[in-house]
Amino acid sequence: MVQQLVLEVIGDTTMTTTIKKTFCRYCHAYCPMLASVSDGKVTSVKPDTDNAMYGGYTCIKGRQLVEQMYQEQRLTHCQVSTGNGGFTDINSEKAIDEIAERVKKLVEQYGPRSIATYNGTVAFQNSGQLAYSRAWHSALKSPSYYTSVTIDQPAKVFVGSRIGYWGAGGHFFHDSDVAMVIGNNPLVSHFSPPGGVPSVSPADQLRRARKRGLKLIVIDPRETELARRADLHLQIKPGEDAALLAGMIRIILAENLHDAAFCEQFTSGLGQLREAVEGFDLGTVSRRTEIPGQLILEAARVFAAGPRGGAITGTGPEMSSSPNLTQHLVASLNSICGRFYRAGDKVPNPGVLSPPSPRFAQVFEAPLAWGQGARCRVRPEFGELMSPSKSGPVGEMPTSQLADEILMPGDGQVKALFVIAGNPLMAWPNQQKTLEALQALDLLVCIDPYMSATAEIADYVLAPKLTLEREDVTLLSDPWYEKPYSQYSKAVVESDHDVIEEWELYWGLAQRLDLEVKIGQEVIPNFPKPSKFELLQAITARSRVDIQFLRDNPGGHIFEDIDLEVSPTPESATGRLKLFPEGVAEEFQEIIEAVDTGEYSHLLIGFRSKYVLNSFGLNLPALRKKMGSTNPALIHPDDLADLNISDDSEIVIQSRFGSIPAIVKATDRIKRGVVAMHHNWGTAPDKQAPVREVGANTNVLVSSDDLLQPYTGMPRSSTIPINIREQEAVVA
Ligand SMILES: Nc1nc2c(c(=O)[nH]1)N[C@H]1C(S)=C(S)[C@@H](COP(=O)(O)OP(=O)(O)OC[C@H]3O[C@@H](n4cnc5c(=O)[nH]c(N)nc54)[C@H](O)[C@@H]3O)O[C@H]1N2
Ligand SMILES: Nc1nc2c(c(=O)[nH]1)N[C@H]1C(S)=C(S)[C@@H](COP(=O)(O)OP(=O)(O)OC[C@H]3O[C@@H](n4cnc5c(=O)[nH]c(N)nc54)[C@H](O)[C@@H]3O)O[C@H]1N2
Ligand code: SF4
Ligand SMILES: [Mo]
Repeated sequence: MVQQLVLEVIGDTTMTTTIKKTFCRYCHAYCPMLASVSDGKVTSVKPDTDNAMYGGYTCIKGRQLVEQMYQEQRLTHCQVSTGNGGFTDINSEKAIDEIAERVKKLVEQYGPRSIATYNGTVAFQNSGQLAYSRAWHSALKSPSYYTSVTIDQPAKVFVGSRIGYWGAGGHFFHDSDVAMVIGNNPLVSHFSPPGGVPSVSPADQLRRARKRGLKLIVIDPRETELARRADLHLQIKPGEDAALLAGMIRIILAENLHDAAFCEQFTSGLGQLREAVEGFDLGTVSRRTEIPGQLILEAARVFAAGPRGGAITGTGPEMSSSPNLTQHLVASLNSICGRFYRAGDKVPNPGVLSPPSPRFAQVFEAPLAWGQGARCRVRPEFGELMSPSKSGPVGEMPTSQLADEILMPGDGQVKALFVIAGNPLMAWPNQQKTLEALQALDLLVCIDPYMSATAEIADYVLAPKLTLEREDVTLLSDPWYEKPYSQYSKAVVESDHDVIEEWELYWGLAQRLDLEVKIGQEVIPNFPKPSKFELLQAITARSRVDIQFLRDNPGGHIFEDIDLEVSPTPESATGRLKLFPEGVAEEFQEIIEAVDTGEYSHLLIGFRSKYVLNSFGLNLPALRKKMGSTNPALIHPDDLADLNISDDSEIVIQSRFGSIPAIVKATDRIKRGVVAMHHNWGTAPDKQAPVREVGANTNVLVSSDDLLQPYTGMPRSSTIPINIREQEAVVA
């Protein structure tokens, strides 16, 4: 039964309410929902309690989808700048005509590289956008393709390719005996790489896992929602994760707790790794991390005991001081303990939307996901990530370098930027430079339902269709599910506004510029316009499950009948996981000294809010009410006493790169010496407003040209050395 008809008596008239199965796309957790529709309008969304995978879970953000559609602030028409800070309505087709004209001229004058895309967080929620816009860049021959991944967790991509891949994947959470979660708070973020707490109803998953005996180790400077439920919480000094992991590996190797047979057959470089961790004895590591030695020892032993389960990281260490090495040591720890599915094991989820393929108990040494494609002009040591094949689509350039690519004159300078469902002025490192760069562009186009800080300075702001007005499939999360699962949703209602989907801008430009856009082997036609379903069919071509089935059968589906066993190691297999590849020696050298705070007294870290997704949500009244009007600076009461600063006072936070105001919030759930704030708050640098009313932007404190990680260009967006002082009272 797909749709239910409900008759409601409202006043004297009888209204027909249709209930449609759909899923939330506010974040990437894709919780199933039931939307009630009356008279062409959505009247409510509720959790789909029949869904066996999610068990009826939703969060407060997802429950705002209806409010978002009908609230006044939502853009219902595309906007064009009037040149004096104002905007006026423009028909979407006319806007795309004008944009195409300008793009054509820029390409003629400056070449295709001058046209750039930045796909922000919410662009990932439109299942057609990433593949189409990336293929569009390939067709244009413009490598200027950027996403939020390179200011998020790019070390996972780079290090994954450097160490190599196990064909059958690492252990998932549901059959793990132990999980070590490092700088990740999935109970709030609904995000975890495989092996961590799944984003599907996370609290429930954790409760069940604990009940069956899972041991949870959490490494976080804050006593997070997750840490409160852990067996062991290691309240680490930010930036010392690599030292801690080196210390744990040393213990595990010294006590022979590793999987020696697996290491012998499938790894290389164990001897060098052993040597490199030698200096990280318990005393040294305990002093650096500020964690009691006994607790480190216990965590190492509990982890090694397994026998199943892995270590994973979230954004905490990825944004901190040594993400490449931390990520390498996490992968090494999982490797030496052999935390992978082996021959004969069931593959929990071989993927529903990807083509069927066997999984072998074998290491694949892939080409390095760096150094194959274009290079940055300003800092050529950085370049395309994820560009493994010449025939495939373009890779991703590092977003930390995009402002400089816009500002630096010369061949290849970026002149036009499409910002898709992102907010660079709030999200990129070095807010002042970002503003200068965005203002220097010949053409800035945003697709956003709001006049965001970035949209305010755009030439065109295109109004998008929102979640419940779009057809989508759970493409992004397909490999993350712990069972083969998928859901397709048709648009719940048709929008009666002049709004477009994100990929439709690119399709409109392909048509006008006569570009041949190919996804896989398939050319996406410029005439006639493909439907969203046809685009998704091309993206999921040869998938294990035909998306036609998913489209015809609304609601989430678990495909219990997909049963795949890990195949034995082929005789020809020679691949090995590289425990000490090129670059790691230098990375160890870098952390021989503890994080140097110099003349700075505290370390600033970031963490996610339950009520907003980065900057998305601040316009929604119910979320704003919960969140408050500022992003406070969380500080331990004992630190405040030492500084002689009282709770709720206004302070100034100063890093080497800039200073911001903040309102103090005392909490004993944070490590001493650490200050935590949410990111992507505040205003544009030239539009200051009281910090109590708008919060402050922590990217003022982040550099886009110093403290960058090798290969990925990842900026240090957390673990920033800061000083704190009380704001002097303003004399009236
Ligand atoms: N200092 C510091 N900086 C950070 C981080 C940090 O922790 N600290 N985190 C980094 C990370 S992990 C990320 S992913 C980035 C995020 O950076 P961005 O993705 O650039 O920023 P968001 O704030 O997520 O912007 C999302 C935008 O999508 C819009 N939007 C909402 N719904 C829709 C829709 O249906 N369609 C369209 N087209 N738009 C929509 C919202 O209005 C908002 O403007 O920030 C990064 N920057
Ligand atoms: N509600 C909500 N959900 C979100 C988002 C949101 O803004 N709000 N953002 C989305 C996005 S874009 C992303 S990328 C994901 C991120 O998802 P997560 O990675 O889970 O993000 P956080 O919740 O910020 O968790 C990071 C943790 O790292 C800790 N930490 C900081 N520095 C260090 C360090 O040096 N070492 C260690 N060990 N820990 C450290 C912080 O205290 C924090 O608890 O969440 C997504 N989901
Ligand atoms: S966790 Fe919340 S915001 Fe994310 S998909 Fe589920 S209901 Fe939507
Ligand atoms: Mo992110």
